[in-house]
Amino acid sequence: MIDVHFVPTPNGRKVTIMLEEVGLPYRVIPYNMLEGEHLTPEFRRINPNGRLPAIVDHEPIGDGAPFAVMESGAILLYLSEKAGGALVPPDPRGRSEAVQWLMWQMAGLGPMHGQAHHFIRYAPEGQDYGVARYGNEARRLLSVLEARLSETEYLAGDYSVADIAAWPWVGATYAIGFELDPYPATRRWMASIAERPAVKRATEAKNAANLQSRRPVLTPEQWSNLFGENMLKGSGVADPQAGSLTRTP
Ligand SMILES: N[C@@H](CCC(=O)N[C@@H](CS)C(=O)NCC(=O)O)C(=O)O
Repeated sequence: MIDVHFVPTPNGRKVTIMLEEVGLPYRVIPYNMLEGEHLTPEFRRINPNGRLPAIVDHEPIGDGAPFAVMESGAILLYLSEKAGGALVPPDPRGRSEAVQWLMWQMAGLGPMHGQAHHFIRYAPEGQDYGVARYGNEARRLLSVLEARLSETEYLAGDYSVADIAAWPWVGATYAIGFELDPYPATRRWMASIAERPAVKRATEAKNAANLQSRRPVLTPEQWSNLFGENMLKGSGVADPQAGSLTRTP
């Protein structure tokens, strides 16, 4: 059995989609980040980085004690290996392409879109520089995706872990007000993946949380859990130079 420490965000959804695709048994352990449920020493023992998702495999590859895996991209690769190499192309070129696009998602699409979400949805109004900087970078990355998907059906030729990593992030762009009309190949790819039975099952399973609205209204406590003093304390940050953000409504 695999425990999935889960939030219904793009990074969390990658993991449940992969598990549904490969058919490994799993149990979802939902966290409410707004209430700071991930800001505990217990969770940091599972993921030293204190972020979601993470998994604990109670019957790990190679046997032995339960094994924890952090970082959604690393989780996808671990699950692929556990499932006998599923959703990673078997040939060296194909495998490298899947890893390249997975790394692109983990180092580019995810973090840059994450910052776009922060500045557009959560930051105090009027931060035009951050909105423009990350909005432009988020659009540039969508153009890179579009160019790739104009040449290949999926990111690494066949459907792979790279598509599973990128798909939920593109699906979340509605929340930052992006239209996908200028990206027809991306829309074709989005629709094709949405039709997969495993993706439908994972989407039905995702639990509801107050993370979907365009500009969520947070209480001061919730704000602090996500970005402020509580987050710093709960993450074990001891450096007095760390400045906690405040948000005036
Ligand atoms: N690179 C990490 C990113 C994880 C991450 O930032 N997760 C978010 C939710 S999607 C989180 O835990 N946020 C809580 C916080 O920032 O305190 C991954 O892909 O797993």
